[in-house]
Amino acid sequence: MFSKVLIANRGEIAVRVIRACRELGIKTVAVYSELDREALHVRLADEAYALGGQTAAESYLNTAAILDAITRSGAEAVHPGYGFFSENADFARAITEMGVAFIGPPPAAIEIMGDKISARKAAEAAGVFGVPGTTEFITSPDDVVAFGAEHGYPIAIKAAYGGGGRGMKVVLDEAAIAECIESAQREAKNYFGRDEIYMERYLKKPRHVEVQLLADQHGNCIYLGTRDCSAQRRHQKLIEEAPAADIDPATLAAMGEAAVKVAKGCGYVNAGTAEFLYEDGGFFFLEMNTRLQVEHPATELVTFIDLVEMQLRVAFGEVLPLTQDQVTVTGHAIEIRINAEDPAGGKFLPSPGKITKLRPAAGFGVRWDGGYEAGDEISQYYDNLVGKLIVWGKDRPTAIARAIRALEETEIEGVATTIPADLAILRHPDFAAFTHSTKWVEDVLDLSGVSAAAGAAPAPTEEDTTPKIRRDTVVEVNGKRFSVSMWVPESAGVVMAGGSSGAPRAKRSGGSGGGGGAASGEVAAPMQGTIIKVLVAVGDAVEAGQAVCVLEAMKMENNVTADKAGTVKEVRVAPGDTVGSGDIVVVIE
Ligand code: MV4
Repeated sequence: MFSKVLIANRGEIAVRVIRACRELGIKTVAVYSELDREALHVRLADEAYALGGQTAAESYLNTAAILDAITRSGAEAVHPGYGFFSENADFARAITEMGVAFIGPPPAAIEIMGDKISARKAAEAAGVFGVPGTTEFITSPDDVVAFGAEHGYPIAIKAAYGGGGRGMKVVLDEAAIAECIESAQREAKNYFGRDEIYMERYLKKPRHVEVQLLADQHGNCIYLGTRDCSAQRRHQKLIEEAPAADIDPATLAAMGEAAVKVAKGCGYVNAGTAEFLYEDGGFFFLEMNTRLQVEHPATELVTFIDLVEMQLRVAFGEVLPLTQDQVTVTGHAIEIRINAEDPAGGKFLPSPGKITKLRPAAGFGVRWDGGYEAGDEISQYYDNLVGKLIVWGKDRPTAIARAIRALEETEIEGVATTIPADLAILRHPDFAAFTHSTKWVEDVLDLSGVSAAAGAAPAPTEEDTTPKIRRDTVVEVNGKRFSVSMWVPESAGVVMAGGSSGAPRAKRSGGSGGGGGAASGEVAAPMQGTIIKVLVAVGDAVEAGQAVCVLEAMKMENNVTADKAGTVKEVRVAPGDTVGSGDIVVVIE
């Protein structure tokens, strides 16, 4: 097995990987931005190297700094986590050329699955089909008329080189064809710089069902059951469960076998996920995620298989230690994502700041995968996932009851969290009856009464950061982090490394608008990604919290919201622009 692994990530997934390595006796190397000097993943790792910078682009996406940390640490392998470099074929190639193992799939597989048309064609070549439609581009409205005559309506028109649901148009009848083609092409061109479009039958109430895959370097590939991720909003998953309930075992097995065929067809190795749309007994290949996913623990709790351990083993060259017949799915698991966002009124406004209290739930069947502890800061510059609560139950009703109990026990203060929205979903009869589909959270669930107040107690306004007696402190020498034991008198006024300077940040008040004193009007991209839509123009009046543009990152759409009310003075981005985390996109006066 590897003796030292570098984790090129932060937050809960870095912590997750460090824990698996530790159990296997592997030394861990963390990397960190300036803001993360004291972060949990850094505290837990055996060694840590500074990347410099604050934004993701300056730190966790800084290839030179990461390659340098790999060289200096002597790590033999790199785990990319999810996001950042996890689906970047060039990064995988760069480290492989250094003789360092990439704990993920071969670069060629990442590339094949990198765009929708190429993934769809690769799946078809393996005998697995997407929603009935065309892999040829639409060249004339007659193509759509002919398709409608054969398959009926509605028809979905999708951007060939787009991601997620961006630019998808639903054609309800023949009369709407020309108009839908035009707007789909226009949006595709705007979002992705290319206007190729294709079509599929439109499924009205699909569920998002995915298959967890695991493949070794010796041609073995197995599936570890399914997950349902239909509780989403704007393509952001809120709750995931394993297995996908209410689907007969034969169909689930067929889906698993289809996923294995797709993986084998593209030479896949390591952990991956095939996504399908499921409706009325049929399933259709959508895309393949060539990384470990946020929701992987739901699978772990029902299969008893440690997916990160498996990733490390197959990356090292070991043969998969189990065959498909040895995979069992026991009971039901539910994962709840807890983000630092205020869900009041269904708005899900980011709520960065210091976590003043964090008491995760415990007890039978409860797992907490977190990236923070009390006292840690959720930065606006990174993904705001605080942690994931994953529960296991002997069946789905037991798991739902346990998830509600555990969420009610979870105490997080200082930042608003999505817990109230998560509870609203779990307590809803539609969720219990399993009648929800991918559109349910947005179309049916009423979050107007949801308030973040309970979880969002404001941080104390008094400065109370006077250091007490500290036994351990941290110094950074030439970019490498060292822990040093020292005695500090209470009155010495030592500035904590990584501590924020100046006045404590103003807290957002429960959905009532005003971003507080910290709002500068300079609206920054919260993470690295591509601008797919600009929603305001110079001179527009905006409210605090109003979306000003849509940013795509990690195949998800994220609203970038105004931090204060005012008038738009500058718009610095256009659709198609790539922005780094922290880049100013809009200026409000
Ligand atoms: C669809 C669809 C219905 N019919 N395709 C949106 C994200 C992208 N990956 C695929 N998406 C969809 N494609 C056809 N032919 C409905 C969706 C869809 C969806 C899919 C998965 C998870 C959440 C979704 C939310 C809205 C729409």
